[in-house]
Amino acid sequence: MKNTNWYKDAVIYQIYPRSFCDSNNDGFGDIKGIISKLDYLKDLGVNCVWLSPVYCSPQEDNGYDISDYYNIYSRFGTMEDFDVMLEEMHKRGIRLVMDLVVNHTSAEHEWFKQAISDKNSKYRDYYIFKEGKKNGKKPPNNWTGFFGGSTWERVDNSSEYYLHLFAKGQPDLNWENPKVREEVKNIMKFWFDKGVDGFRCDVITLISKKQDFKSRFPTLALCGKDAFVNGPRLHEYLQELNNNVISKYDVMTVGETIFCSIDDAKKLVNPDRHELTMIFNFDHTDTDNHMGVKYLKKKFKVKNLKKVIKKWQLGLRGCGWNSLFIENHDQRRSVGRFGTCEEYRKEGAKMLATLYFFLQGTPFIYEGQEIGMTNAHFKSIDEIVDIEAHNMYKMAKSNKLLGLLIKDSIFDVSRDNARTPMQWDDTKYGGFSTAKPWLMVNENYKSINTKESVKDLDSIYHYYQKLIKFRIGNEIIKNGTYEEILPHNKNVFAYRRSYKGKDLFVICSFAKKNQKVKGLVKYCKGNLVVSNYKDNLPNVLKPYECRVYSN
Ligand code: TEU
Repeated sequence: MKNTNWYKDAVIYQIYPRSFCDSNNDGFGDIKGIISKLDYLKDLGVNCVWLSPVYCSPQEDNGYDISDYYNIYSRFGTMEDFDVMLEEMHKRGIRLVMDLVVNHTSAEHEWFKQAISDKNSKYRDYYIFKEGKKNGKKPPNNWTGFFGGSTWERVDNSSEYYLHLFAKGQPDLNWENPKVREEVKNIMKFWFDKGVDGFRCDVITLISKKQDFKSRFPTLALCGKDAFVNGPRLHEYLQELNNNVISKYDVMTVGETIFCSIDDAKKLVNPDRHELTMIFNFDHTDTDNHMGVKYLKKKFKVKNLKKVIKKWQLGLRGCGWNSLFIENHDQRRSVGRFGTCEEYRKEGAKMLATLYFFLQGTPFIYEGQEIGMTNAHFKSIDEIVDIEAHNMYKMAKSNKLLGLLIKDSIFDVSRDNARTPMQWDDTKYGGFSTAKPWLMVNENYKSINTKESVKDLDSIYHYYQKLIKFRIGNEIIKNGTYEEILPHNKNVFAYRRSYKGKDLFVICSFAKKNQKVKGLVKYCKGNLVVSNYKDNLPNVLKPYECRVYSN
C-alpha cells in the first residue's frame, strides 16, 4: 500500500477520553461525548485525533492496562459508538490514531488469568515468569519500575515471580515468544481494517528485554534500565510488525520512546529501515527534571531547551521525521512550566505554541492546551487518582531520602494536572458532565473554558486556529532548514527556517518583563505572520512576546 506521508501535513489533537466529554452524565468521559465535540475540533482546524485507550480495562492505570484489545470499555460506550465516531471523524476529514499498549496487558486479560492459574498453560510463555531467590523469598533481581518499587510480583503459593515494569496489574508481555508477536499483528490488522489511520505505540522501546535478568548496580530510579530500554531485539520486532502489517496500510505510527538518543531514533524512524514513522522523545520535557524522573525537579533554563530542540531538528533532518509536543496526559500543563507563569497565561501559552508550531515535524495538541488550561494545584493526595502519584506519595512517606527529594513535587508534577475534566463552559463541572466527575474540575473553569475562548477573538484558541491554518501545507515549515539565531541570549529562543530562498524568523521571549534585544531589528523584516501582542517595539520584547516574520 502506497504510504502518502499524510502525517507530514497533520496537526494531531490528543483526546484523553476519561476527561474529554461525558454524554451520559456518569461523571466519566465517553465516545458519544467525543462525537458531540467533533465540530469543535473541525473548527479548531486539526485533521487527526490521537485517542488514548478506550479498550476494555479495569482502569488501574486509566486504560493503559488492557484486558481485551478487541472491545470497548463499557463506560466509554460500545463498538457501535466507536464505528459511528470513526465515520463522523472521516466525514470531517479528521483521521484517527489509536493507542497500542502491547508492552504489557492488564492482569485481568484472559491470557494472564490463564497464565497465572496454570503453570502449563500455553499462555504462561506470553509473560515473563522467573524463579525468585531464596526459594522465592526474594525477587529474581533488583530491577525497579516506572511507578516505583520492584518490577517483580510473587505468584501466590509459588517461588516464581512475574515481571511488571509499571503497576502489578500491568504484567509485561514476552515478545521473545513469536505467538505474542502474532497476537499484536492481529490486533493491529483488526483496527486498520476498521479504517483506523495509525497507532501511538505505548512505551514501545521496552518490548525487548536482555535475557540475562541479572541484578544491576543499584540506582535511585529505574534500576536495571539498560536491560529493558532499547533492548537487543527491538528493531527486529518493529521491522517484523512493519513488514507484516503496517506497510500494508496508508497509516502512521508514533512510538513513545523514553530515554531515546538521537542515534537510537535514527534507527527507529529512518524510512529505509521500515520501523516507525516518528517517535515521541522527551528530551525537552526533561529539561526541568533530573535523570528523566519528573519528580526530581530541576530549574528550567532556556539554553537547555535550545540545545535539545536544535539537536533533534538537525539530527533527524533527511533521515527521519520529528513529532512536536509540549503537553500530553503524562506531563503537567505547560502554562506555568518551561519558564512561563500563570500571571501571563495568555502570552506564555501563545509563545510556547509559536515556538513549537514553526519547527519541522508533526505537531500534537493535548486537549485543553488550545484554551490554556492550567495545572490543578492539588492540596491533598485525596484529590489525586493517578496510581503513579499515589505510589510516589507512599514511597516518599516510607523512604526518608526519597521523601526529602520528591515530597514537595508530587502534587505539582502529578499526571492528574493534565487529566482534570475538559472545561467547555461556566456551568457546573465546566460543562464536562452534570454528574460529579471522576477527578476534580479545575476551579478556574468559570473563566477558562472553550465557550469563552471561542467568543474572545484574542484568545489562545483563536491563536492556535491561526497557527494551524498557516502551517498546514506550508513548504518552509515542512521542508525548510533550521538555524538558531541570537544563540547567546539566555532569555530569547529564536530561529530561522529557510526554503527555496524564503525565510521564516521565529522569535520567542521567555522573560517575564520587557527586555532590550540587541540586533533584533535585523530579523524583524518582511510580513509579520503572527505575534501575541498587537503592537511591537523595535528592539524590545515584552513579557513572553513572540513574533514570526516571513520574507
Ligand atoms: O507512559 C510511559 C511513561 O514513560 C510514563 O509513565 C512516564 O515515564 C511517567 O509518566 C514518568 O513519570 C506510557 C503512558 O503514556 C502512560 O500513561 C502509562 O501509564 C504508561 O505508559 C504505562 O502504560
